[in-house]
Amino acid sequence: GRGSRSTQEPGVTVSLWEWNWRSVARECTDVLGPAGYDGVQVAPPQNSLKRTALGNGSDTVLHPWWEVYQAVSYDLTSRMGTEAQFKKMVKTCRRAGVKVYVDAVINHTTGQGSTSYGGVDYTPYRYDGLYGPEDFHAPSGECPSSDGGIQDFNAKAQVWNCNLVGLEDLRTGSDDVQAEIAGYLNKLIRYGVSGFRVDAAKHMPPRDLDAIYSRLNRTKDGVKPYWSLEVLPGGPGVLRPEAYLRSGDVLGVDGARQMQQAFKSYTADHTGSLSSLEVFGAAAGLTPSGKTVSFVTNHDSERNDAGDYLNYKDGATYVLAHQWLLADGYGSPQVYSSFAWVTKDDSPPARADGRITDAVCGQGWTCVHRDRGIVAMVGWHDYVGAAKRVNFWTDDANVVAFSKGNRGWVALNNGTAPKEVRVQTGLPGGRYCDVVSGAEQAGGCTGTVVTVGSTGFATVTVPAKGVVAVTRASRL
Ligand code: LM2
Ligand code: CA
Repeated sequence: GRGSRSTQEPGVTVSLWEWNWRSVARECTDVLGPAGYDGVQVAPPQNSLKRTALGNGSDTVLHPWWEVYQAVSYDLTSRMGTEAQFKKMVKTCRRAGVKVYVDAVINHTTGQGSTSYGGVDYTPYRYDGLYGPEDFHAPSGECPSSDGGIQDFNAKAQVWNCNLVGLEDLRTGSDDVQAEIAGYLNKLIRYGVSGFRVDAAKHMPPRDLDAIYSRLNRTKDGVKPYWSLEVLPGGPGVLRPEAYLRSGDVLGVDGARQMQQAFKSYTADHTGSLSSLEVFGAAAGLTPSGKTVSFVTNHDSERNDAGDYLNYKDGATYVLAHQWLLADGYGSPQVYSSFAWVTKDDSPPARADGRITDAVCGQGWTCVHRDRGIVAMVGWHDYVGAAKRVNFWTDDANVVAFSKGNRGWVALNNGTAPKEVRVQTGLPGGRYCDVVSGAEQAGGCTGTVVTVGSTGFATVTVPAKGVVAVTRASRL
């Protein structure tokens, strides 16, 4: 929410992952701003690998989505558009009241190929006018593994200094490299960017991240940029997300995992157990709410081989999980919205040359962030603000209901049948308009009306895989 938070916190954001710049700009004006999204996170905008031929074996996609994670230079010609289009997008989004956060690939450069979207050619460890072998750990003899790659993901010298899946690992501790990276990020800040998702942050020591951050300028809003670190869970002490909390916020991967476990349990009928999320956030072993970007899934987890995370293919359950996260309010919630895919490597809709085409909802793009029920909960989240969760009620299966202080009340049903509940709403007696099924119109309500008695109790039917949500402001 814009209201109570400091400008450094992102509020509710949406990841329009691999949307091209033209489409992000249009979406900021037409949808994100009006819907109350505080920010948008975009895919890595730096010049990247552009493959010219298929590899061998199972390699069938010439321009997989992951080309953009192989940096070639810090020019902003990418699969998503030109530097001019990027600049214009940031300006347009800011004008619509939507801040822009950039996925920053700074731990490494590329690991294959020789040509790029920006037209810059390179050979291993040589990027003309940018980096040479002396700027990388492996050729400098600073990676202790036998082949220059990370073999042991629990050994910090390898995790920090060796090549992650063959990607050439930058000497982020060096002054020269830090200057190049900060130059890139400061250019983005100059264009109006508000902060960064730091890709592969686990593969850089906190001290390197701190040194780079200290070189960053203030944003157009006069504050230091938001800095969220991708530190995957697991591993020993220094490699855990908790070890990076002093250097920035972290991505809430474990929370996404817990949501999948609750919404879609491992039982044969996959009915889930939403009531299990009564304990969530720090009390459930997650990183502190004020230091975490929370989400249902992201571009990596949605492709998880083991199916450990929800994705758009979960349909109504996926939408409901987003609504639950917005209702609960743990972390800074980020809605994930990208393209439909069949195989893991699939490209987003693109021209034959790899350049991504305009996003059209329903035609390869899921547009889950436009879902009415999610947009309603973005507004609900904004309205209830930081009020405490109280009056928690559950049927111990798939229905939960709670209030946020005395600002609002919500009920969610992950079951496959509607459920009538009688619960304490924490609200003054009166008639309230459900913001999910309808809206107030000329003093009336186009959706479900929730009647709260003088003692605060209400009897409400919560739709299957659905939500009923009211606020003090939706009182009729
Ligand atoms: C990340 N965070 O730490 C990103 O969230 C993740 O999506 C990136 O991996 C990774 N780190 C590097 O930025 C993706 C993708 C990989 C892909 C890399 C680089 O998951 O499969 O690796 O991007 O494009 C690909 C090939 C891999 C090959 C590598 C280098 O899949 O087999 O390794 O390129 O050529 C030999
Ligand atoms: Ca590294």
